[in-house]
Amino acid sequence: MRVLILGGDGYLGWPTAMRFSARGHEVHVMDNYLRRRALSDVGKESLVPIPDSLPERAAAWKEVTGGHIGVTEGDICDWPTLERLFMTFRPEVIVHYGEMPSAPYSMRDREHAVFTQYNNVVNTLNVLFAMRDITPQAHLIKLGTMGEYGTPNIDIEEGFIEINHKGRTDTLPFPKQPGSLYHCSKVHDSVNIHFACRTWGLRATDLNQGVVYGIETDETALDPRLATRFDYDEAFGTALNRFCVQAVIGMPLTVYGKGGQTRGYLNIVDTLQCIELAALNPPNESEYRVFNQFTESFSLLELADAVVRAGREVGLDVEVDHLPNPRSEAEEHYYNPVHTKLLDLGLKPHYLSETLIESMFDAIRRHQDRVARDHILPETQWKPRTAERTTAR
Ligand code: NAD
Ligand code: USQ
Repeated sequence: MRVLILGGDGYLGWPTAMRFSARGHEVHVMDNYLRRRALSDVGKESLVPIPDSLPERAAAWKEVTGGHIGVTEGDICDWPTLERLFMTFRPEVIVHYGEMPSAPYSMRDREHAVFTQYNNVVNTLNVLFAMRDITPQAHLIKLGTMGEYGTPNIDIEEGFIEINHKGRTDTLPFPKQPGSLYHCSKVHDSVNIHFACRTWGLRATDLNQGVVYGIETDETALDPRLATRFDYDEAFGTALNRFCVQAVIGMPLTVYGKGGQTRGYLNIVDTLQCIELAALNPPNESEYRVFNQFTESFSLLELADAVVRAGREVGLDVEVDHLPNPRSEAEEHYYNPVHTKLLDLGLKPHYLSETLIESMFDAIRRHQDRVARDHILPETQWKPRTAERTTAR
């Protein structure tokens, strides 16, 4: 298959590109280094060192495995660049990771919120038009998020729910209650993708993914130059990855609020499995399908406890702090999302284990001297403080 990976320089995009190339597919990646810039502009960098550019990563991949990964350094919002790439590469599968992925970044201020929604919504619209006009038979695999649904007090279905209303029944998109302006951008994308399937006959898989953890895949382990990025700051670091870094450097784990916030989680190796399963089992023409992509649910306290226990095994004395919650979110709630469709396709989950956490500790220890402690505590508040609001008026 000809597989185009949008956002191919990212935490998930680069390992996915290597996986498809290792399986013998023709792979092309596109990225504008937004993630690198968002961090370097404020003096941050990936904990695990990575080569300076995609051409260098692709060259390392070629040297280590002989595989070829094509590269476009460009912005998906830039239509002429995207159009040219679709015309020349003519993808059969498009794996679309290429968005701004951070909830705190999107909540920083008006500029960050507008940028997030412009970047994410416009670039996905560009992809849909490129598919409509150039590769209408291609399969879009789009990374959405479990956070599109929020935390309703009923079971979350996989994309659609059958509703019986005043004696009539229909199957409709599951209600969405996103928890940040980033999560809202994913909801907007979902609406546009569904529209494009209904109206133009495109085929798409919208993957509502949970929080990903882990550093290593079969391919990243082949050579240090093939590593994926790993972040631990308040904006781009995610819960378990951050907790593991905090444990290694002797900082208390930063649980926001009561810690009953429950989310779906998955190992990065299962992200790759899910994408591959989706690609090998495409939807029909006009079909818009949604998979809830995670393997286990944990509350933050359960996650913190797992890190404390794994730390004890390797002699780390890990403490847990409850910080005032910078976000607006339910801290105790019902959470039971359905997630059977990927299992039905053959997903074999790698569940969270102490061994896995210990292996993350080892990987983090190798680069411990690169950790900037002042980049860890949360600064972005979901609600503006009263004093700031008064001054702003
Ligand atoms: P990431 O930031 O590492 O990867 C996204 C990549 O897209 C970056 O390299 C960035 O530079 C690139 N990009 C963004 N906008 C672009 C544009 N306009 N043009 C070209 N390139 C652009 O993030 P990630 O953690 O790898 O996440 C990948 C996708 O999966 C995102 O869409 C994210 O929302 C989604 N997701 C991630 C997680 C997670 O826990 N990591 C969970 C659920 C969903
Ligand atoms: N949290 C803490 N302490 C921390 C960091 C986070 O208590 O130090 C809490 C948050 O308040 C939240 C939960 O942990 O309740 C998850 O936060 P997160 O930062 O790990 O994840 P989130 O902001 O939800 O975003 C991440 C990815 C995003 C993806 C999403 C999947 O950055 O791209 O869409 O996970 S989901 O959570 O299912 O929406």
